[in-house]
Amino acid sequence: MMAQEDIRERFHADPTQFIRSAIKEHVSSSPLNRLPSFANSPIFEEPLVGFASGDDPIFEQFKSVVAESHQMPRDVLPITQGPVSVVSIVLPISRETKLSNRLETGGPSLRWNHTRWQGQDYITDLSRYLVSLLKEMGHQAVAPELAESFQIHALPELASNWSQRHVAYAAGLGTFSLSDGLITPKGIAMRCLSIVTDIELLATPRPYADYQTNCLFYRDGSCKKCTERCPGGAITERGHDKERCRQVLFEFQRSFMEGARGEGYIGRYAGCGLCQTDVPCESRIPFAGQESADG
Ligand code: B12
Repeated sequence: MMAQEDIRERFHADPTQFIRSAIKEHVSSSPLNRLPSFANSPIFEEPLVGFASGDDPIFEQFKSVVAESHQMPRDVLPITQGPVSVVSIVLPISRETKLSNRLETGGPSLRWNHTRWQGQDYITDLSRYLVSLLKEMGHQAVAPELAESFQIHALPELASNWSQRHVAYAAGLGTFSLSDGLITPKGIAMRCLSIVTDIELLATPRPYADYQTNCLFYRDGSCKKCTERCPGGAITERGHDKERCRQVLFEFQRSFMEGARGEGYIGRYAGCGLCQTDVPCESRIPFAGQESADG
């Protein structure tokens, strides 16, 4: 065990590196990042971590791109003086879970379903851990999705007032796809979270020309594999129909929850994610001409 003083020293020497290491360590060692029904195998693999300045003008843009109600980092952490930074974390879904979902055509594998719900519980745990760690270092920190101000609204379209994917885009972690999923260097089959803090952190560069460059369809009109994978026709060349996607998740796939596929499905809905597996962007940024998830 490292003494509290050593931990503080490491934090002060390089807060950006300290936070990155703390996240990686938690993901690799937490007993909650495990699937009890699948021999306790990991839910998520090694994370990607990115940072953005809370004063980056990109957050203003999210008010028009997402919704007027989308919060600014300084709304989430209302301080008047000093820096505000955003930490974004991408948690890639394990290879075994992706392989199991590749085989599916009507709805998610049992393993993907457990990843949806137990993975979200782990995200909550990791968010709380980071907030308390940064507070122990003498700073303020908030997990926006756990804050009272967090909302998901249905009109004018389904959106939240803190979109994790837009935040990850701001922190250099990926760009949007035809299916709306975020394609990161570790692929689209992932879940993500973020923290806002008053620590000055080194912003991660955004290594992309625009917000859609990682998607083969937007790059050269090819691929479109996600349109074939969607079991409900919610993805077409015109993009992702959220209302249709919501119906697939909450209505068409209800039979999974009612035992039609066998026992063991958990949560409020099955989870789907077919558009994120068996597609060239599943586990990487796809290269031109790539036809399958493995190359
Ligand atoms: C509401 C919601 C839904 C809704 C609506 C989805 C949506 N596209 O918005 C429904 C119920 C349909 C849904 C479904 C699913 N969801 Co959902 N959902 C959310 C939630 C709670 C909020 C999303 C939000 O605020 N969207 C805002 C809108 C505006 O985003 P958008 O339409 O995708 O954005 C487009 C525009 O902004 C556009 N754009 C236009 N101009 C510009 C300019 C710039 C500069 C930029 C950056 C972008 C941009 O780019 C985007 C793509 O077209 C988030 C959690 C969170 N707090 O973020 C999870 C989240 C998005 N869901 C997630 C997942 C995994 C799913 C499902 C696969 C089901 C599942 N749980 O297994 C499906 C498939 C989703 C899909 N293909 O998008 C993950 C996504 C991970 C990923 N790999 O991308 C999230 C982030 C949850 C998490 N913690 O990881 N979801």
